[in-house]
Amino acid sequence: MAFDIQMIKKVYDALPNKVNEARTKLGRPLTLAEKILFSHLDANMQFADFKRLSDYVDFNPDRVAMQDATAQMALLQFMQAGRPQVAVPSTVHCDHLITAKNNAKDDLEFANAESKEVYDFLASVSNKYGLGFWKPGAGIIHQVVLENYAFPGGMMIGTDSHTVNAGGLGMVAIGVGGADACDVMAGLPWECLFPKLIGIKLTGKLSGWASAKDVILKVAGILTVKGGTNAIVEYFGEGAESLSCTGKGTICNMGAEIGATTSTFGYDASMSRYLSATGRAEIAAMADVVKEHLTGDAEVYANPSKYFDEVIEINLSELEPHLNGPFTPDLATPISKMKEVAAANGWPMKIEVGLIGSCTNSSYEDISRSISVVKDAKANGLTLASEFTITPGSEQVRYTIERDGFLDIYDSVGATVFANACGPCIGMWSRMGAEKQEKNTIVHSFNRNFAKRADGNPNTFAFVGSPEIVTAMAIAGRLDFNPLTDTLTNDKGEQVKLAEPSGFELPPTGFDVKDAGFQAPAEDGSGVQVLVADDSKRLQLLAPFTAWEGTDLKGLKLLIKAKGKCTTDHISMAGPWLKFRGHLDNISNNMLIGAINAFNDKADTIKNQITGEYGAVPATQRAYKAAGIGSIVVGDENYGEGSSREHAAMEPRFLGVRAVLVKSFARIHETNLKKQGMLALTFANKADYDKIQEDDGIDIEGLLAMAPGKQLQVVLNHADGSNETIQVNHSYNAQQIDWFKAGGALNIIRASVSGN
Ligand code: MIC
Ligand code: SF4
Repeated sequence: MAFDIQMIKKVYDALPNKVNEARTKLGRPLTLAEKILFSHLDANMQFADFKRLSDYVDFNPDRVAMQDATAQMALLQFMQAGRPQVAVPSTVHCDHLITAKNNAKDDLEFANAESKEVYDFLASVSNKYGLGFWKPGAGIIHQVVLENYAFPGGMMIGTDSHTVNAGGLGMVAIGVGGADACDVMAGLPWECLFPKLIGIKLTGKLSGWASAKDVILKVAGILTVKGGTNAIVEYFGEGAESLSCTGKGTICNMGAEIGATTSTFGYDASMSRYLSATGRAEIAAMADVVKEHLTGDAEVYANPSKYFDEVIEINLSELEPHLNGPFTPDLATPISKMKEVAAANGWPMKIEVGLIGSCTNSSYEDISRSISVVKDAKANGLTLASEFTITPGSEQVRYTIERDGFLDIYDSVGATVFANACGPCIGMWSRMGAEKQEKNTIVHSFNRNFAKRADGNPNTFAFVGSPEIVTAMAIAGRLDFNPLTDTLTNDKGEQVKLAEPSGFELPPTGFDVKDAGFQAPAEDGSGVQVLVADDSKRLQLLAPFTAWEGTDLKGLKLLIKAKGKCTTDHISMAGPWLKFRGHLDNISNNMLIGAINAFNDKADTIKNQITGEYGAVPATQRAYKAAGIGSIVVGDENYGEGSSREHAAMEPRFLGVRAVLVKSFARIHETNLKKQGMLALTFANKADYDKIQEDDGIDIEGLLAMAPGKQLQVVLNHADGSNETIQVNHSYNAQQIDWFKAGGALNIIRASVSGN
């Protein structure tokens, strides 16, 4: 059954006119990204040839998706907005809070008990305000969205950076913070910087060990974790059409790892097949009618450099499998070079664990290709040399692979199947011995591999690869194994080479599932009670933040000058902290504990300027807060990369940090800071980062005349009595300046509802 078919019909009915109008007004052919953006412009938005990377534009997304770890904060904010129902179809997915320890059944039971309060809260808020609720065990948000909600040409936002996965079905799907989701659910438009456009032309066809994952691993190597910032990446060419829909999903999913706003593919036969296989033939038929508007214009693809800001070409026929890592997803090494590169870098060669699954790579095709490798190994007298785990992306995939005998095959070689959830991908992995912090290597088919991410151990070297490569590596047990060329010794002492993987794009006998895990909301939720216990450790109702005091900010203390990579995992760690995602005060105890202090190269050890003593970041900031002193955080490049979690912005806001001044920001985090009423500033001259000293008192000047495009001044009052003034930039537009003045965007929505 297809959800929200009427909404999709409306989108398609209006599409041809909107696209034709945009093409006529602009007087040029359109990319797919432009077609989707222009057909979702907010009604109050004046049509224009928007300037990429400079104009802020209001859009009306068709739907919203949230996962449990971010939905709590998004919905706590929505409850404050004073609306009776969500304005667009919206869903909540319980996937992040399930710890992978023993097996799917036990782990799910444990999570249901451990997080009962949170699940009950999310279920009741969903029921009250009209959101679809996907129970724990139903699967990972992005897989469930791809299977049920994504549709070609649609626009959605989701409170998770990998919302972009739905680009695999031809959407413009964008990861945002909860405050943005709250706006759209409250019926307000969604504002976004008009992106630049990167075109990636795929030629040739994948073969052998190469897979869709290797396309994005290669792209990440080319563009790096920053290269896609504020860009929509559009894939096209005959190679794009040769990929499966779920393979396209994998590519779009990891677009988050290059910082891209989103990635997308034009509607084609693979999408039609996937829609039909997942019970949505009706949507495929509707899409067929408007299909010329669901892909870029032929002139654009014939002459891409004229229409895209950057064009990359990749020949799939020549693509080699890659392993990316450790510690960053853009460190791309072709499998043939791994032996040499790993040895040169001293990376631990023995692979302890291979993990497949996650929202990135858990399609039927992925699992069937991994299974073909396992079957071949078994037939040749080989078995797993490393531990091996599988986290299926959805109950539908899990049920189908069980029916088709794949789970029995995994079981026969001693692999562990975890619950349909994020699990190890987000540090919800109770890995035995991780606390010993031993240096070790793991390979996985997830998307991120920042330090400590999977198991909390900073010495775990994690490499990202396709499920079939991860499977082969777990059979070999060594990082310097190349399945394309190397042999392994089997149980008879013979040398055997693994056969190339093969699989099924879609289950030959169709998908099946007994209980997909969906709960529809009440028709009329007005009588539903949402309960939050006063003494809860996991949930806390939000109190509004205070408005700006109307003056320049004087005498701020430097809280921390963070050095190097400072992702949202460094700012607000996940894993054990996920349980406090609905309790701002409690989760604030993890604020910036992973960031490296530039003055002593240590994590979570900073100077308290009042006492002169070194202590933990959250405790020091709480001391400043208690003393009524504001503070400032200074950071390096691409600050806040990684996740959409707005906790990374709300925690500093809550604890009294006033500004974050960095060399550059990751997109979602910068918006999250603005939404919460913080000052997100960048050095006009990046070298000024070096002028910040440990004992600095800092003033921010120019706030009374703050205006779009106008610099502010930061005065550094050094301990020796000298001072210097540096220029800083901001990217606030007029409305965002109002958020800052009001103390946060939500204060404005709330005021508009209550009329004061
Ligand atoms: C992640 O992959 O880091 C997460 C956990 O899914 C996050 C969201 C979160 O922090 O809750 C993301 O990618 O946005
Ligand atoms: Fe979950 Fe990992 Fe996907 Fe994030 S990247 S949604 S944690 S599976």
